[in-house]
Amino acid sequence: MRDMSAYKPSRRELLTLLAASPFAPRLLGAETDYTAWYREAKFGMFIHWGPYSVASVEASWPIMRPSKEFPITEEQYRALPQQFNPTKFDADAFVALAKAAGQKYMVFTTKHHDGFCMFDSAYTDYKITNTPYKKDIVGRLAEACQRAGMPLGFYYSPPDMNHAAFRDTSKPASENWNGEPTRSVWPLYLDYMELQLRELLTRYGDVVLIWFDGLYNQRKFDGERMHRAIRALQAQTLINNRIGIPGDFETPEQFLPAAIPVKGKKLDWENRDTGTKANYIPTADEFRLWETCMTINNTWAYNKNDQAFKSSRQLIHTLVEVASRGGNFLLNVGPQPDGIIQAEFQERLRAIGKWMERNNASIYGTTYGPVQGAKGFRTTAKGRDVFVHVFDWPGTELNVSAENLPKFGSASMLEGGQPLEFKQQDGRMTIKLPSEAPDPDATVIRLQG
Ligand code: H79
Repeated sequence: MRDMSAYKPSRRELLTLLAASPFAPRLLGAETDYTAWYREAKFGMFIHWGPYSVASVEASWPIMRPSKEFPITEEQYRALPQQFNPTKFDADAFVALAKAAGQKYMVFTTKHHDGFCMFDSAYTDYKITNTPYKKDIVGRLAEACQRAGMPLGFYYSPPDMNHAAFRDTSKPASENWNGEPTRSVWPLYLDYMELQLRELLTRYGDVVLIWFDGLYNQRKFDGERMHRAIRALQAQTLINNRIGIPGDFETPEQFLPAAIPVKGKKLDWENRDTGTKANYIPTADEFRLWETCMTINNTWAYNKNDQAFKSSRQLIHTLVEVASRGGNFLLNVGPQPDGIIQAEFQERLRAIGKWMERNNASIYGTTYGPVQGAKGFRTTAKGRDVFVHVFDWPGTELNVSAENLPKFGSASMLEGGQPLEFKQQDGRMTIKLPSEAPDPDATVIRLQG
């Protein structure tokens, strides 16, 4: 690991570094919204990786909620780091894969609920540098992201099954996995959290976001204190909504909000409703930033027994659907214990990337579209342009309700630019189309103002 603390860049180097940073606009004074890069990014890679990958079991939950699905004892689970040796891990390959998929940021599990640290924390022995692999994986990934100009964020679990101040570790985790904040040692756990956040925010360069996964009763983690600690070190770091205070964005997990999210409504496993009418179009000020995280199969961790892969077409549609409601799509991979990302994930990510190469203008930098809840297509918007993503090809004519639409000057295929005839009258827009879908995954039509 490079020692970042001893490094003092010259002014020229600083400007060069700044230009490569997602924070550049803000730091250079041209842009005041520190969420701007994130709003534009739209698509990210989530990575769940730890010694749990050795056993093809879900991350942490097998000891918190033992189940027949993942038959492993807590003792066996806790011994997994002794076998964790991902000799084929290549951080640059992870970043290259994300780029090939069209993903604009990455979020890595620095510590999951099990408490195992994928970085060389000074405050625990339960960490990557004490495995046969020995190397700081968070450090390797941070360096690769810096080389490639890829924004990197850190997932950090407040719940920590390994820490004796979080819970009485002489009991099985299944009995007290939600933590024991009434014990006198609890403040020591909050100190530990803050110290680790400081490590993460001072050693690894720019941290574009912190993704807390606070589970239940999140107020016990003193979110205000953790926010202060983060902001004092990196003022531009975004913080999600899972540490008891709203933070910068909502995080629907494995689902899409049915309508465009608005401020003041927390979305989580139990509360999936946005509180608005279906198809409601909020003002820019009402809109609440959000990100759906999702697995490609049904497991966050690597699981050789889980073959229920979503198709690339399905994933492209989900990306479009998320973008059509103004959100970001954080799509997860669980790397294998040898350090390779499995072929099934790579195939799908590269297929999404191929579609993005042709159509990314309808995704990056867009926001929610003016037509919501339509049958067979989804819209996004950028400036005066509207993009219509057709999922179910209608034949030679597409009908769009034009209630919320301005008068357009032209319509064309986004890919190839072929002009399309259209009519706008009586609250309807009709666009003439070829009889067959040019793109079997989703064809994009660009309407220009
Ligand atoms: O890190 C991933 C998950 O481990 C974590 N968040 C994502 C990003 C997560 N925490 N809680 N949940 C997901 C949802 C909780 C699901 C549960 Fe269950 C239902 C917990 C107990 C019942 C799933 C099914 C886990 C155990 C059984």
